[in-house]
Amino acid sequence: MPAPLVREAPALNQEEEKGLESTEGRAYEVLSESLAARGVDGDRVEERLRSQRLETPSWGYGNSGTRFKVFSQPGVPRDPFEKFADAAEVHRLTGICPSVAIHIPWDRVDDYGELREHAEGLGLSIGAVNPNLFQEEDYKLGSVCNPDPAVRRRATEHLLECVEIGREVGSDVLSLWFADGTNYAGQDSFMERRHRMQECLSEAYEAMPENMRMLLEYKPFEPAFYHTDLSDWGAALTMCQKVGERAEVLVDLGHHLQGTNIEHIVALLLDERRLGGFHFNNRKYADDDLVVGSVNPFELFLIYVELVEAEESTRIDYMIDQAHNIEAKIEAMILSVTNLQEAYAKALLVDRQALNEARHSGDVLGAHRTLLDAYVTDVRPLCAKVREGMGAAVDPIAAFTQSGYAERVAEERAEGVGAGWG
Ligand code: RM4
Ligand code: MN
Ligand code: MN
Repeated sequence: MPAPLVREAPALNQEEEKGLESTEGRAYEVLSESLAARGVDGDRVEERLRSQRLETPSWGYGNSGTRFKVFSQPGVPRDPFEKFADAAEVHRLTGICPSVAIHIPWDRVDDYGELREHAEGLGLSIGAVNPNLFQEEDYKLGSVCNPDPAVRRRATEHLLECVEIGREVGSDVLSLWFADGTNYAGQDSFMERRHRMQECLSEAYEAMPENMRMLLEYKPFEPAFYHTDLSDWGAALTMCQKVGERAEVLVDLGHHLQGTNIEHIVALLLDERRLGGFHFNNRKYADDDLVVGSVNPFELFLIYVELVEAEESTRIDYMIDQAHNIEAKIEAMILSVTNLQEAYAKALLVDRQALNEARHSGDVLGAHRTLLDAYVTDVRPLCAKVREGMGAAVDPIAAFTQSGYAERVAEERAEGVGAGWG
């Protein structure tokens, strides 16, 4: 019988484990030395990495799918409380995900004070509150843009309810995405719809406490197929400018047409001081909501290159917005976080002075290669070291697998139905 091609790795003895540890330590030493030789301030980079924060979405832990099928997974949270428990696991292993976005009504509970206490007990806080204005019969022709004033009233009431929920849970972000749009040319007036939206948003804005910000997310199509009321950054930005200073644009990486230069949009919004936040995910075709960095890691790096300089003087909420349809949900979230950490680390390594010099002397490829030097650096030992220093895991996915958490919750949550969209 031929020998199997893949053998199971033998268990390591203590000596070998120590060897492994020092291998990781050595990788970090080698990287630190080469970065120092390149003139990188390693302490500063590590400090910035320690201050990185990423918000995970409650809905990323629940069941989700396509219009064809929702495949449920064992151990999926059955309610918002269990979603927070999973999010706490992600934070424990990565050290940089202390807040969780909620979606109303998917995360509706009787007592938001209780949800807040539960979150805080797990070392978490409640982040952006996302109203849901796309799953009611009434919203067939839109929510805040609907031609029927009674439907617009209902939509506005929901926005106001979410402002109140935000107050109760201690959140200062109202994050809005509207499915509003039309399917056929001539179906409704573009301009009237825009004015209707402005009126509803202004009412919600006025109700917000002073520390709350409104984030407006655009998307080119889907579920509407002819036009979407907030289809791009320009539509979102001009709406924000009308509504008020604390209304800012949210960039969801999946919400662009093929070939769009997202890093350019990011720079433009930063320059206008209206970049409020991100929904990280990745796409190949449409709004795929795949693991961020899984399709186009270079694009993610380039986005961070724009952010690195600006973020010190402006508040940007970094959130993940993904739907894990077939992949293990907690692992998918952890991988998303480490991908974001690595993209950020690489962007922090860009030699800004060399870049400036190359730009000003017209050295086109010199400038480009300065970016590549940072991009091709293997920053994994650096990220591992930073995580370890924060009390998180050197290798979060391996630590998660070894923890037995997935098996434990699969057993505990065997009774009942996993929470999902809708
Ligand atoms: C939308 C948009 C929103 C998200 C919903 C679930 O496409 O990305 O941000 O809340 O999906
Ligand atoms: Mn989104
Ligand atoms: Mn989306």
